[in-house]
Amino acid sequence: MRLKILGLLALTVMAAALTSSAWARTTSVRVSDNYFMRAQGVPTVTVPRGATVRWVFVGRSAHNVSGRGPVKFRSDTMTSGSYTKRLTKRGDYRIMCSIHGSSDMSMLLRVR
Ligand SMILES: [Cu+2]
Repeated sequence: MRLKILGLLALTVMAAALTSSAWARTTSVRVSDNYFMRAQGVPTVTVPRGATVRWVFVGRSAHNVSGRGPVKFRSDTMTSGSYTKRLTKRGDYRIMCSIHGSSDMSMLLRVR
């Protein structure tokens, strides 16, 4: 009986987490060799304030996420896994990989 109630409670919590806006407002960005999102150009990603961006490392080479804007942030240098950052300040953020440089590997992140 007690286990059943605990199970039900766990399911309710999971359902709440899945439907919460924080969950829905996560944007994924691919980090590959040597680009963010796509091989050509400098992509722009726009997200609402409070959103979470998840950079997913899918390339073979090591990269990082270095962000400059209203807030500075920087991931570890990685070859797999992901780095997440919640953006609570509006503005434009220039994102680059410090290994490959802004001319080769950058993107613009707009937080509105
Ligand atoms: Cu890189």
